[in-house]
Amino acid sequence: MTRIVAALILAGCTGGGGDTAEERDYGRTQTTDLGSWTVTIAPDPDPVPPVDLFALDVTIPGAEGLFVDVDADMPSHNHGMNTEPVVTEVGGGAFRVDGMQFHMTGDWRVTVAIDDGNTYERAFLWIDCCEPIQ
Ligand SMILES: [Cu+2]
Repeated sequence: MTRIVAALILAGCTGGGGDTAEERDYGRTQTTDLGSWTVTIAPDPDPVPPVDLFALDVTIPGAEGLFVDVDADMPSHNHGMNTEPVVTEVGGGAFRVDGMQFHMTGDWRVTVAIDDGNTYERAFLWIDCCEPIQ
């Protein structure tokens, strides 16, 4: 039974389903959907270790004191992470995200949400787990 489950998970990781790789942008700096913010992520350690916990350093110029939420999922598999990351403001538009975990290899989508009280904007950053991003 364990072997069957493992085979299914591996098949799911390498299969496509839904969005295609061509639509994914692995750049570490992305603009939010309404264009107000520029979000840059830096994994720690880098590259992201598969299965192990890691952290993200997120930089959003001008977002001092704003509500920032970070999550990640695998849209082609319809699942998120098994952990709930904790965002701590470091200052100067920098945020530390602890408790990230990519529990399987494949394409993960990191969502950074910023709420300034007027608009709720999101930036999407893809990470191919678990290889270094150029
Ligand atoms: Cu998955």
